[in-house]
Amino acid sequence: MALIEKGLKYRTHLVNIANGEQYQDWFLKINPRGEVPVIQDGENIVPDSLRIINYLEDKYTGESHARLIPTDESADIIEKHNHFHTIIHELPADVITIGSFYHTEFVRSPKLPFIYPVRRHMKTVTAKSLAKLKTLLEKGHEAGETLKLKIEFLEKLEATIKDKEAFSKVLETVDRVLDEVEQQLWDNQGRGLRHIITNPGDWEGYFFASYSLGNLCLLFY
Ligand SMILES: N[C@@H](CCC(=O)N[C@@H](CS)C(=O)NCC(=O)O)C(=O)O
Repeated sequence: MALIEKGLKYRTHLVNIANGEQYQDWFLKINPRGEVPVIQDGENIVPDSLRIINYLEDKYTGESHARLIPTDESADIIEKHNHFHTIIHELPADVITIGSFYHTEFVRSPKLPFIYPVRRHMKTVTAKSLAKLKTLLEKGHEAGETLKLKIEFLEKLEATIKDKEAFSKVLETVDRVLDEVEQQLWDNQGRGLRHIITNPGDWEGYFFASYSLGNLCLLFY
């Protein structure tokens, strides 16, 4: 999204994380945590969506590239933007998505592509990933230290996902964040603005918090 909004040319390479491609050697050399998204810009390799956004914002902002994080606006707008961007981005997308495969009682009407066979397959992916990472570690993989952290992360993730109470607490946090977003959208509508944080006086201009919100909504769809 950031690449498109900034009008940058790019080539996409899809990594099949449902089949463990992220743990193949070629990808671990790019990102030892075995996670997408990652961008490669010349010599620079940047993983992690937040780091990617900050990188693109630093390197590609100006006349021909839109600015996605406010810096010149009033302190109030900057603070509000950063607040919403942070609270939305910090919601654990992995727990929300995979947790819903385990606790179907929280799910109302799942849409494509998360139909039953996909959910069944995705449920086994975390377990398979853990086994794969442990094998790589035992074999003394060069990214060992990072893989160890990733194993710890996945073990915690799996525990949260399987624990109905922990999952329900995550959903309560999502609820609180969405209430805050809704309130802000109502306030903005009263002032004739469409997005959570909008460039003042500019009907179409909007910032990254709106993208984060769009992504979050996709998880629920
Ligand atoms: N903090 C990272 C999280 C990235 C992440 O969890 N990516 C998931 C897909 S949405 C992934 O690559 N999972 C594969 C795995 O962990 O094995 C970001 O925001 O980019």
